[in-house]
Amino acid sequence: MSYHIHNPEAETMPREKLHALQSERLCATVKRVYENVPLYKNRFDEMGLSPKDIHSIDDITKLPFTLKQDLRDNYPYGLFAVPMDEVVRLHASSGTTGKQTVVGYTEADMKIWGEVMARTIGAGGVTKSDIGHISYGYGLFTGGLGGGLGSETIGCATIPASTGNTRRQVTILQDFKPTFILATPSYALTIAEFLDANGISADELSLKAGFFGAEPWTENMRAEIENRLKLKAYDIYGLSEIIGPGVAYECQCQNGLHVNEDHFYLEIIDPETGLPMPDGEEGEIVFTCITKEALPLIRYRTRDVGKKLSGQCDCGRSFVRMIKPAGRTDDMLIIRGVNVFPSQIESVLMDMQGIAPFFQLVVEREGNLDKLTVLVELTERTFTDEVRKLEAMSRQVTAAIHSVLGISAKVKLVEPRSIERFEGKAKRVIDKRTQANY
Ligand code: DLL
Repeated sequence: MSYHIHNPEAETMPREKLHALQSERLCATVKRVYENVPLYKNRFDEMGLSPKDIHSIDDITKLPFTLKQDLRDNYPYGLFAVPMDEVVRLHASSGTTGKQTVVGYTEADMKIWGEVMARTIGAGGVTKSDIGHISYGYGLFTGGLGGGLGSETIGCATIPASTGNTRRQVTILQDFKPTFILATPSYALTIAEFLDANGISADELSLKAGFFGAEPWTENMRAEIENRLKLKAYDIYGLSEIIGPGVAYECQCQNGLHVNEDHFYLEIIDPETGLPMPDGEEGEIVFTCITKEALPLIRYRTRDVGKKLSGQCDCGRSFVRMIKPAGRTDDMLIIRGVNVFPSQIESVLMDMQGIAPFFQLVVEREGNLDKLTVLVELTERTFTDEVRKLEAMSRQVTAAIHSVLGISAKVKLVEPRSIERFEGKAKRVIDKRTQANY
């Protein structure tokens, strides 16, 4: 198989050359933030660290971390490294708790964003003859405009469909004949569900690839989306603070996400000690922006959990791969002492027959004990089954959750289409212990 690569010179760069480029870029960035961002100057000074102490990318561990709280404390523009008249775009991420985080881009940052998103979409075989349907929200969220920018950078006819009005989206898919789509994985399933409910076959559409991200999703969900929308589903990862979508992307091997390492340097650390994890072990994902002008964050702690994959990818890219992030450390539920990511429950549910791919988790405290209720949606077909069959199914789900995750949960089967659908990121957890929904 020949693999499509948007920018072979960058994406297959020999590792030694990449190391030299990263080193040069890190040194320049460190100097710039020291001179232009008071937070970094103060932190370096407190640590007795000078930009001159950074000679190569291997010195990165000498640098201080940046936390989400630092962005909040310096809201809105306090960490920008350029004057506002050089900023051409602002975005913001709402987050699940606390104040929103504002991020900015210079003209050069926008070019980089277009480039890394073109690599991302290009990695799924997209070329300028393709037509792109962008179903991420356009607005302060980075998904829509970032996705559109990548599609236009390749030279594709780009449809800024944004989110919502699924009927209209499907008409566009039928009539404008886009060949690829960008959406959250949960919205992709909402589209698939609309097709089924309206007797429209995915064969009537022209989609050959989809680029799904902005939330964790499992291999089972990938299979479901690929079968129902009749396309290849690629995972794309990013976060506003670093650039938006375009930080890491899957290639046609669909085996881990390549990090755009010439722009974003990846580290995996132990969240407790802050020390680097041994290669191949899971920990907190940390990124350093080594080319950004407006908001070059140093060692930004994403709170996402991930690990690096070792070995060369068959596609020929030299960029390191990371596994699909399972979730954020702050999305992780601790149920009676057991760590549970909502994506692990999704994985269990998607393995079972007769269950729709929509679920919700409700966590409560009864006395001193955490209680987890899993609302599981039935499909039209199973919903009409007799009570005895449903009871058996409920027992089966409870047993599967127990055997995979080691926790007992109460399973509640609910009617088809009764769990809320989301156009953007899905909210799967209602935590009544903290009143948080995410
Ligand atoms: O979600 C940027 C984005 C847009 C990525 C469209 C991909 C596609 P934020 O709103 O700042 O930015 O949220 C970033 O979303 O830290 C992860 O926790 C989560 N996330 C993003 N992509 C993935 C993914 C955008 N592929 C936060 N798998 C990140 C798992 C993801 N989690």
